[in-house]
Amino acid sequence: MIMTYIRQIYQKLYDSDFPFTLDQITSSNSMQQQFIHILEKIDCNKPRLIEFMKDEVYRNIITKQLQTQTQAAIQLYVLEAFDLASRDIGSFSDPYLLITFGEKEISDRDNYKLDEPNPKFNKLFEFVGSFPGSPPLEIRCMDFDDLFGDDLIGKTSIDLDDRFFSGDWQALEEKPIEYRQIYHQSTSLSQGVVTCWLEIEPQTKGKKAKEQKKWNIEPEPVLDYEVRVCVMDTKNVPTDGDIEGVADVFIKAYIDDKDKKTTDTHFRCQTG
Ligand SMILES: [Ca+2]
Ligand SMILES: [Ca+2]
Repeated sequence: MIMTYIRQIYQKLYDSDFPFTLDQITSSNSMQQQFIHILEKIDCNKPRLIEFMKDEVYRNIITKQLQTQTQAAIQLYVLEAFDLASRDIGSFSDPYLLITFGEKEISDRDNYKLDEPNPKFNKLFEFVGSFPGSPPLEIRCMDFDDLFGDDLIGKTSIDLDDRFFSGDWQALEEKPIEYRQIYHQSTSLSQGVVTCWLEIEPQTKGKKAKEQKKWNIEPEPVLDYEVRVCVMDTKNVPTDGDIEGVADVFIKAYIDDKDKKTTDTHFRCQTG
């Protein structure tokens, strides 16, 4: 293959063996840089050739990964769902998440959201997987029902091997937020959308597993504030309502209608 020709060119020019094997080139980014540098030196740094070699190197990485089982920590962040189909008569669904990965199942039934077609979940689910041959990760939106048993609203299934062995996906510093349609076996129509993202962190044997970064997706806490308004003075208050040409003035202030505040009344003002 092409590596053989590169070796031969190098051999002819420098009368010595090409300093890298394909395995060495694939071992690190700096090795790849050095390799490209050598291609430049021997005038083989044609863009198409480099592209081809990169593919070759990548194929080599994948082949190696496919030959060994790699453990990886999997994080599934579920943010929210919207437009969820109703599974109740006369009200919206009461959704919660049920996540399955192989034998493992995590139910968030305790935190179902009553009558909510657009629930905010903000939940992190963690699993450990083994690649290749990982089972799919399944996200189910369920409808809580106290009396008649819970119903599936819809589900979506994520192929983890696809991502684990995708160089492009692995190279992404921040994994993209996905908008995933969920489906029910009774219809081909979407039953809503779940927004989520995934992180897969390979754990190297022998080395201490790198502490996987966790994103905080808890909603902002609701804070109580006290607003104080001081009314110091009023001017030009119309007083024609009163036969004596005076008004009994007080000020009303409110943020919402249920929580009005009034000042004490200043009786018998002439202009406010
Ligand atoms: Ca309901
Ligand atoms: Ca229900």
